[in-house]
Amino acid sequence: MGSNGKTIDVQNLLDQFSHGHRLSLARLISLVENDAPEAPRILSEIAPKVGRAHRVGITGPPGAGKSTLVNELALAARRRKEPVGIVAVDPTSPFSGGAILGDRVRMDRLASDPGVFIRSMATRGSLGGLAHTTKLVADLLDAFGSGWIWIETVGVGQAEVDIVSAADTVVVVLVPESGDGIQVMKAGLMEIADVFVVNKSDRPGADLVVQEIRSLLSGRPLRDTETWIPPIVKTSANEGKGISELDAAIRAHKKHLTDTGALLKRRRARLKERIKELVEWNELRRLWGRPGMDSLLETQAAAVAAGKRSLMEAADALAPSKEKR
Ligand SMILES: Nc1nc2c(ncn2[C@@H]2O[C@H](COP(=O)(O)OP(=O)(O)OP(=O)(O)O)[C@@H](O)[C@H]2O)c(=O)[nH]1
Ligand SMILES: [Mg+2]
Repeated sequence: MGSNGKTIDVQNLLDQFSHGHRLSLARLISLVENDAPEAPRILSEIAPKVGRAHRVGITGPPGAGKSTLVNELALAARRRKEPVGIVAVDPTSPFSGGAILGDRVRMDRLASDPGVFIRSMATRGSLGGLAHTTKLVADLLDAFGSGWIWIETVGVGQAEVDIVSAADTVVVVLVPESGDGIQVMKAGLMEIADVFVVNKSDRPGADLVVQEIRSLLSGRPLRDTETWIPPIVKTSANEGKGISELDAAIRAHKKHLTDTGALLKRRRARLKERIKELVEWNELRRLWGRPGMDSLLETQAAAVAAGKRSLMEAADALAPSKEKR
């Protein structure tokens, strides 16, 4: 039974999915997104097919041109006949916003292309990270056969860092206007970026941003791929400029990861992270789902407010910090 009470023929959906029917992919994604009772079965059925796609996370400040870039990169992949999946998380403008103002014809081509699957998601994880379901949606796209999966997230401050647990290659997009912002974001960005993009380089200040990134990079702690120096690519996405260079840089990084064995290391690290996330999520859900927790929380808060006990004692009353023997 689905959450709406209707019987869902999961087997039929999975059969259609394995034959490449897009509608079944969309329905399976919805079931997983909504944490439907069928979700665990769906995920275990697709498990053997997950792990073939290359996942590219693309992050940067709101309005930097991420969607426009993804559109262009997807078109480039389609010219090579590679199937593409796109997940946009928390877009502040609709996914096609940039492209509608830009090249309407190209966007239409992408949207009507059966080799492209686009999904926008409005949800972030309740703990502030990328929703764990975002990564599951990427798993579904992967199993469906999308060779490339782009995950677009808005990154401000530290929030973009968790794209690392979702992607093989992380692309950080900056714009000439973000000159001052780099200082603020540098701790998070410098460590996670595999490829830098300075988009909107039709505007003044692009070269300054490139220089700033270069000087920050020289002092950065390297990730597991010590021999990879993140390239900095200037683009003007809405004019399609610099796209082939960016495309080449991403493909070079993919090749580098494969050739050095870093891909397997990264993926293993990511899976560990995701399993931990799930364990923690399950634990929290179990804890807060216990009967009477709400009223217990209420009385403990009142007791702390009245000065009758400390925060720690209150927390202990809800979940003992040490197992009782
Ligand atoms: N001048 C200029 N404008 C651009 C360029 N690339 C994109 N834009 C414009 O910037 C605006 C935002 O583009 P989007 O692609 O929606 O940006 P985004 O980063 O996906 O935005 P959010 O998902 O809302 O964070 C649109 O109006 C684009 O047409 C560029 O290279 N130069
Ligand atoms: Mg966008």
